[in-house]
Amino acid sequence: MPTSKISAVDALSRLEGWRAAENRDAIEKEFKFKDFNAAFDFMSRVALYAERNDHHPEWFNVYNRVDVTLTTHDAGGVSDKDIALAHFIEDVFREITAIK
Ligand code: H2B
Repeated sequence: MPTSKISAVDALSRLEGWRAAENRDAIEKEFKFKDFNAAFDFMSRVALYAERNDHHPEWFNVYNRVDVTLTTHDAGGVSDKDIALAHFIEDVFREITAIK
């Protein structure tokens, strides 16, 4: 069954600190870490989730910063898969920043 698109506004109402991307149907948030090692730890854990669930983030990393954009390419917009991934990302972020 194809994943259905939901409204970005609806998606954002269920998340903290995420915003709508400016020129496309996607949500985004920037994450900052102690150093590159922590940022890469975050990306590694999210990568395992992405492979397990066949749903992948778009992201950009420089040193301790990871900018994450979520959208469902198959649906042409934001879907419940992005909400689930965003919640997982928040959990991982909390864990990693709490350790330090
Ligand atoms: N990730 C995201 N973010 N959106 C998709 O539509 C998507 C994906 N589709 N990961 C998956 C992979 C698809 O390309 C494969 C073939 O299942």
